[in-house]
Amino acid sequence: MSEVETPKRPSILKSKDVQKTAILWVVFTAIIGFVASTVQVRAMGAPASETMSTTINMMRVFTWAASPVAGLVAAMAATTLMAKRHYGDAPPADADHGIRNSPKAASTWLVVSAILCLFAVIWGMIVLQNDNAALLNGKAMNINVTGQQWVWNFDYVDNGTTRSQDLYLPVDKPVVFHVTSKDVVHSFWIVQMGIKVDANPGYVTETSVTPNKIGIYDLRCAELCGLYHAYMQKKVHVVSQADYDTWIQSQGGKA
Ligand SMILES: [Cu+2]
Repeated sequence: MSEVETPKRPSILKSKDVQKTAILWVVFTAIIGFVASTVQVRAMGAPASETMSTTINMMRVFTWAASPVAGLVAAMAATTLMAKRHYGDAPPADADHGIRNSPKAASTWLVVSAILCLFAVIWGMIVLQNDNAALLNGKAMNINVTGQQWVWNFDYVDNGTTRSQDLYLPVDKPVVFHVTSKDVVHSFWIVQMGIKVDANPGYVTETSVTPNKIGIYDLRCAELCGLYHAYMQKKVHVVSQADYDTWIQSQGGKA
């Protein structure tokens, strides 16, 4: 009895579909990486704090690290959708390239995704550590922030009992926000400073930042909080220390 010889498979790299997928992978990675790392960063405007500069940098790095993954999925989808789908009784010679049973493919993916996750966790923790440094800064000024449907109130607790619905901040001075809510969950977000924290009823959350550029920035509520949620926004005025003192006195506070 003679043994049945199994025909030798052609190399997977010689498959037309694999080659097409590889080219599309490179193209899609470039497009996805560029669009995703540029559009959202531009939409938020120029950074007004070190926190935001670091955040933008992190978004760029994370996006470029993730885009080959998204690019591969898109390339495989495109190749599949463009392929001839019905071969009847005569499947092509390279049709048996399934990799679902390949230990090599499984272990490669396990290692690659583990490295990507570790990289994201470690980088993220380092950035977070630096971002919250002002929370421990004894010289930081304190502002109590209260969200309610659909306004923000600011209590300048270091300057007497001044309460205002306008947010004024002196430039280059660390500030700690003690954030809470009177009714539902809101989210305190100063877009160009890269800080955002939930405002919960009955609980105080904290976030901090050092604004480093004089100008007018956007404050938004980032948690769907009811009918006028979209209008729960304000301008943040970052001014010189002298202008801040003048403003706080005009509000009845002491400089
Ligand atoms: Cu809100």
